[in-house]
Amino acid sequence: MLNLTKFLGYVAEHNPNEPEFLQAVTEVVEDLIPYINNHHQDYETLKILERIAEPERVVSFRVTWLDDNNVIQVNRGYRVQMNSAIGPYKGGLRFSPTVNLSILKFLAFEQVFKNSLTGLPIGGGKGGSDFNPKGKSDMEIMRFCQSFMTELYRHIGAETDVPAGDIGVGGREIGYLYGQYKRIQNNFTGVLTGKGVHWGGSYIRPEATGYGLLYFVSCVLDNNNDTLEGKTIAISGAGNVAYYAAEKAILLGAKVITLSNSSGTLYDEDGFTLEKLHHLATLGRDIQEFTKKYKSATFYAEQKPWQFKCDIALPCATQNELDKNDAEILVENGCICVAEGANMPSTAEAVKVFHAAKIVYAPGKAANAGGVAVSGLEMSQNAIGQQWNTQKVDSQLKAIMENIHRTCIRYGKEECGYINYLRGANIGGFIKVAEAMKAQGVV
Ligand code: NDP
Ligand code: 2IT
Repeated sequence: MLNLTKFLGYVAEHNPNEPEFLQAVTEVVEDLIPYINNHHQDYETLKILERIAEPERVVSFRVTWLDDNNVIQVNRGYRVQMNSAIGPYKGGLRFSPTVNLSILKFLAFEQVFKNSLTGLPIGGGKGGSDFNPKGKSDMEIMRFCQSFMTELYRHIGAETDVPAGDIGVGGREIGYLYGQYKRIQNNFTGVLTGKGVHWGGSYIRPEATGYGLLYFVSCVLDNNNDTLEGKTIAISGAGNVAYYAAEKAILLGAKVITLSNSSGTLYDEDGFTLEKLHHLATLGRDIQEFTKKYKSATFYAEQKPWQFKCDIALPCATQNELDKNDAEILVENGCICVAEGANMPSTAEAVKVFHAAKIVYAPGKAANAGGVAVSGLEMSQNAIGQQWNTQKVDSQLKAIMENIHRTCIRYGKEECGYINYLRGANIGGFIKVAEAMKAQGVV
């Protein structure tokens, strides 16, 4: 019989100084170990858990580039190729000074389960660099991306490993990375997703994570005979995921009262409209400027959105941005659902608060899977040399999110009727990967 404490001790010992990775593994194996002990005791002998918690390959490399003053800059690049049991490695690239191996291993680990949940044939990976894109000129970003790809290209490929965007990596960066890959390899393949729609990209990919999050929340509410109409929603972040989550929430009749970034929180008591969102998008990181045009809004410097009364909370910024105290305030204020647009935004203690209060907690690996799902659809379109229209991609995205929701219910419904979405997502995402690993032998 597998023992949780013993297994976590083993992981901690083998991955010292990697708190985020340990946090992600703990959150998954707390559900998997009882499940395996009850249903799949052969996985213990096959060492499925030990293997799934060990990246198949990690590459780390030097990235040197010249800034606008012709000063040499040195950064570190990474690609964590976590698991390829069900398909090529797939997952984003993050450019942020906070990037380190612990963060990328936690993200790659989560990605394995998330990608499996989409039902598409994609394995899990993640990469990035400690490069800080803030304040860099467009040409500095380009030179950095070119240098980064000049090493990364050896390790990726349309059928090997397909990176995409994440924090600090959007359409512009994917463009520069793709241009350099194509120049080196002299071929036009689907080696990256999130490309522009006129050069191999998929419609709806930029919107997919945020839209998918709201489709998932719609499923959650529908399961309780409820809808988004009139619900008050607090969102954190003001980047790709937060923006399109807000847009879809507004389109579905909800009232979005907050957006935020690392400088603070913008609270609009009247709720954001599409027009207000478009204006916000023109302000870049200076979101406090919004209050100059819209008097219904107040900017709270250095504060998070979770103090504001809401029905639904959508953390869409970064890991561990919502702690125990925030969770308690949300519950006290009557919040009925927390659905994660970001990866692991809730601390382990916060998740315990949600579960104890029996409110809905939808983990990122289920709720934000829409982004990678449409990346998977972009790979399919590239493979067959076609481009599907917006409606076709959007309806497939919706169907995938509905399917993930059904999987969560199937494996996460407790006897009392409460749905433990975390358990549902962990077990539902694990089974396919574990069976594939078993079938493929000791590799
Ligand atoms: P972006 O770079 O577009 O935006 C990130 C946003 O989060 C910015 O508003 C940023 O503010 C804010 N943020 C970042 N770090 C912090 C912090 N420490 N404290 C407060 N705010 C912070 O990234 P994305 O929107 O793409 O990614 C957001 C989250 O969603 C990440 O967890 C990512 O892993 C996850 N995700 C992304 C997917 C995608 O398709 N892009 C898919 C699935 C998940 P500032 O500018 O001030 O730093
Ligand atoms: O965390 C994520 O799922 C992403 N950043 C998207 C990955 C992808 O390959 O589209």
